Amino acid sequence: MTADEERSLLHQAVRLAEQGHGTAEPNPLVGCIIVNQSNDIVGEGFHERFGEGHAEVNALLMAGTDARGATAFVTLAPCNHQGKTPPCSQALIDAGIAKVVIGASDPHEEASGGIQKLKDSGVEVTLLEDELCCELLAPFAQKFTTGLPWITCKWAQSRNGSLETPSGDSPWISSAESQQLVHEERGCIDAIIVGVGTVIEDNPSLTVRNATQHRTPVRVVVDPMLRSPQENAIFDSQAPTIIACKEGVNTSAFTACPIIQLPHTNGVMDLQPLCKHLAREYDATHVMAEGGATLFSHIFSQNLANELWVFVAPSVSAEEPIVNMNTLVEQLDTSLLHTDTCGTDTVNRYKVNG
Ligand code: AOF
Ligand code: ZN
Repeated sequence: MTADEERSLLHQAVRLAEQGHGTAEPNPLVGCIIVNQSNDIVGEGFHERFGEGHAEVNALLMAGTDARGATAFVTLAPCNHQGKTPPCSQALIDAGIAKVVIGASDPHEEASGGIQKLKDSGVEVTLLEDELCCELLAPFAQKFTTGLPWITCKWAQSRNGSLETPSGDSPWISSAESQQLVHEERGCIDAIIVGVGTVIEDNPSLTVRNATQHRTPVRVVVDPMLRSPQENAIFDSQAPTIIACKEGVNTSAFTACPIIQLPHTNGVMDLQPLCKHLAREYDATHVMAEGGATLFSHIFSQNLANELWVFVAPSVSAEEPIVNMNTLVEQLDTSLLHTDTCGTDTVNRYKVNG
């Protein structure tokens, strides 16, 4: 098998792994493909649900005795520890796997050591540190090494960079299909953050609607002076909510939800402690910030954004936007990961280089 063919099988395992998004976290997303000596795929598996079988074990289950002498392509180094499940390194050895091609190493020390274990048992091991496998692992790895969840900034804008909804007709900028996609993603993540301006102007619910709900994201309001109207939808009982305000603000009249008080620098709230709080208290791996422009600009300037998910509607707003999102994005160091269409919108996903 050529190096290109090996990489392509690893990428196929990445696509398998992505199916675990929403159910596998806070564990990493992991995929595994087993190929016999005639290069036929005999086993496929991914880590489907937290606490249940790892990718390798699921793929070995499918391969059965065909695993003997075969090669396993796995996006993450096989674990070597007894966690909620037994070590994958031993399972691969017991099944008679001859070679393992690994896409990324595991930052989790307790789980690592699988590579050495495999080698010691005579299994050939190749570690590629492949870009797509590392990207797949990035949210888990970041949280594990820094205590910060993975933050995706998501917004819908007109072609000329405005977040303002066109007056008169629909209150939405993006298409119904795009909104559906956002709800699907909300059902897979741990927290949604918005700024106080969005709470006052749009009165959003930020719940998961008409979508598969794997988890219920906690709703988070960034509201430095506690200006949010307490009767607004975000404080209803449909999902948990917390509000973050500046240290020193009088909180006695605010009873709508738990409050967290944050330090501030030159009048701007430090959002890093809030993000760490979400990882620690809610075990949050994936957080989505949904606006508005002020919140985004603070997330960007505090280097907390990991990804941008931008829905560009075909409309062009008549007025020059107060905050031009196109300009904000240009000021960041980003790489375009992919562009799709959804309904009438163009959807761009960027990685923020940090
Ligand atoms: C693998 N394959 O598919 C995954 C791995 O508590 P456990 O037993 O589920 O172990 C969780 C740890 O195992 C997790 O922190 C990470 O280091 C590794 N995840 N390893 O070999 C997998 N999901
Ligand atoms: Zn494992």
